[in-house]
Amino acid sequence: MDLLGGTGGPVRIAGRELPRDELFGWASAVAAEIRGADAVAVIATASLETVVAVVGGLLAGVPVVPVPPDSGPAERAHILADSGASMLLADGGAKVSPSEPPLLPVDWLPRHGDGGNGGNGEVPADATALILYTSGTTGAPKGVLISRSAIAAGLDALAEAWAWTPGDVLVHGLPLFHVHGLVLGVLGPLRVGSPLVHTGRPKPELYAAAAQDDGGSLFFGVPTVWSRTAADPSTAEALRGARLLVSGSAPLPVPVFERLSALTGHRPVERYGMTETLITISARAEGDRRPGHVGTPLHGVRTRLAAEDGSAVPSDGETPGELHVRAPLLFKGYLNRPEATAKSFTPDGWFRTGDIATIGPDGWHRIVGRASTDLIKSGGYRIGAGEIENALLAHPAVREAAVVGTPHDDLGEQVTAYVVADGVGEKALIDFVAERLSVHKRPRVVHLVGSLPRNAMGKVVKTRLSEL
Ligand code: MLC
Ligand code: AMP
Repeated sequence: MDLLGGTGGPVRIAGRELPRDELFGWASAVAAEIRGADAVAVIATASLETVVAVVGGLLAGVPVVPVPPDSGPAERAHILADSGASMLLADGGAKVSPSEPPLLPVDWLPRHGDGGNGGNGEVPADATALILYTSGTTGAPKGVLISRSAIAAGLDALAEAWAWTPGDVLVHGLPLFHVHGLVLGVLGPLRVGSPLVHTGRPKPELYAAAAQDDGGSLFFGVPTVWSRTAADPSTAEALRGARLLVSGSAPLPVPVFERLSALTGHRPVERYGMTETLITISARAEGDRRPGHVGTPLHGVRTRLAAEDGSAVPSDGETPGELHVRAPLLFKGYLNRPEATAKSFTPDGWFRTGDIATIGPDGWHRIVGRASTDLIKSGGYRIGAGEIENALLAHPAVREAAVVGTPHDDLGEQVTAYVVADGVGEKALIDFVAERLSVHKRPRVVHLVGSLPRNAMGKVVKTRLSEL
C-alpha cells in the first residue's frame, strides 16, 4: 500500500522549502540507514528534518516515535526506553546523552536519493507506522500504535469530508509530534498532494501572512489559535480569502466560532478525534457548520452512546452518554500494555473514548465533557493529572499533590495544582515540573494548601479542591 503520494506540491517548514521529489530523495537516504530497525525515535522539532525522518521511517516500514523536542529528561527517557527505539533521528546539532540510542544526523545524509516514493508498497498495510505517546489519567504516557492502513483510511475520509485536493495550500504551525500537526498536518498533504506551509509556530499573524503571500486555502488550528485570531481583527480579516478554517483537538467555544465567522466570513469546520482513533467526526466542507457541535461521523466510522452501566443512550440530542466508536482507523493498541488496551474497549469491541457526548436525531454530535477529571486539555494538548502529580511528588519538599484542569479563557483549561509542601514557593514548583516534562505540562497555577480533601477511603476528592 502506498501511504504517501510521490507527487504533489512542496513542503515548507518555518521558511525552508523542499520540492516533493527532493523530499522523497532525502527520505530514501534515511530509509536506507534505518531499514530493519524495530523502531526509531525522531526529535520532532518543527523542521524539514523531522518531516524527512518521519517519511524515511514510512518508506522503510520502520515504526517512528516522535519525541517532543522540549520533553524534559524524565519524559524523554520514558519514551525512549518504553518504545525500544534503536536510533535517534535529528539534526546533527541535537544533544544526545551517552545512555540514549545513537544519533543519526538527518542533515548529514545526501539530499538526492532515488526520488520517487521508495517502493513503500511492500510494507504490509497493518504494519505500525507511528508510535505516538499520549497521556493517560495515571502514570507515564502510553505509546499508541497507529497502523499505515488507519492513517490512509483516516486521511482519505478527511479529504472527502473537507473536499481537500492537490489544489489546496495547507497552512498550520502545530507541533509535529501529535495527530493534529503530524498525521493531519504533514502526512495529510503528502497523501493528498497539496503543498504545505508550516509556519513554525501556530501564531495568528503567521497564518495571516501565509494567507496573503502563499495562497493558503486550508487552515488547521487548535481553539487557542482561533481565539487568538478572533481577538485580532486585522489578522482575522486576512483569512477572508481562505477556503476552509478547521478547528479541533479541544472544544471551540461558541463565542469564538461566532466572532471568527463575523471577522473572516468563514464558519469554521469543527472536527473531533483522539490519538487512539484519529479523526472520527467532522462537519463537512459542503454543508452545515454548527457552533458547539463537532459534526457527523466520517466515512467508515460508527458511533454510539452508553450510560455508566453500559446500557444504550438514545440519540435524542439531549441525553448525554459516553461516546463509543468503531472504525477502520482505530489504533492497534497501547505498546506493552495489553491490560490498558483491553480496558479501553467494550466487550463487544467498541472503543471507549472517555468523552461525554450527545447525538441528535440528525446524527450531529456535541461533546459535552469528559468522564474523568484526570485528563486535562490545555491549548489542545492532552495532559494526564497523574503524570503531573508524580512530577510534583518527586520534589523533596512536596508531601501531597492533586492536579486538575480549571477553566482558562485562552487555553480552554489550565493545569492547576493543589500542593501540600514545606518551604517551597509556587514558582519553584512550576519550574521544577517544566524542567522534567514538556513545558506545556507545567502547572500554570499552584495553590499551597494545608491538606487535601479526602473521602473515607483516603482518596482525594478532586471536585472539592476548588473549595480550598
Ligand atoms: C514558560 N516557558 C517556560 C516556562 N514557562 N519554559 C521553561 N520553564 C518555565 N517555567 C516558555 C515555553 O518554553 C515557551 O517558549 C513559552 O514559554 C510558552 O509556552 P507554551 O505555554 O507552550 O505556549 P503557549 O503560547 O501558551 O501555547 C499555546 C499553543 C500551544 C496553542 C501555541 O498550546 C500549542 O501549540 N498547542 C497545540 C497542541 C496540539 O497540537 N494538540 C494536538 C493533539 S492531537 P517558546 O520559546 O516555545 O515560545 C489531538 C487529536 C485531535 O488532539 O483531535 O487533533
Ligand atoms: P488527544 O489524544 O491529544 O488527541 O486528545 C483527544 C481528546 O481531545 C478527545 O478525547 C477530546 O476530549 C478532545 N477533543 C478533540 N477534538 C475535540 C473537539 N472538536 N471538541 C471537543 N473535544 C475535542
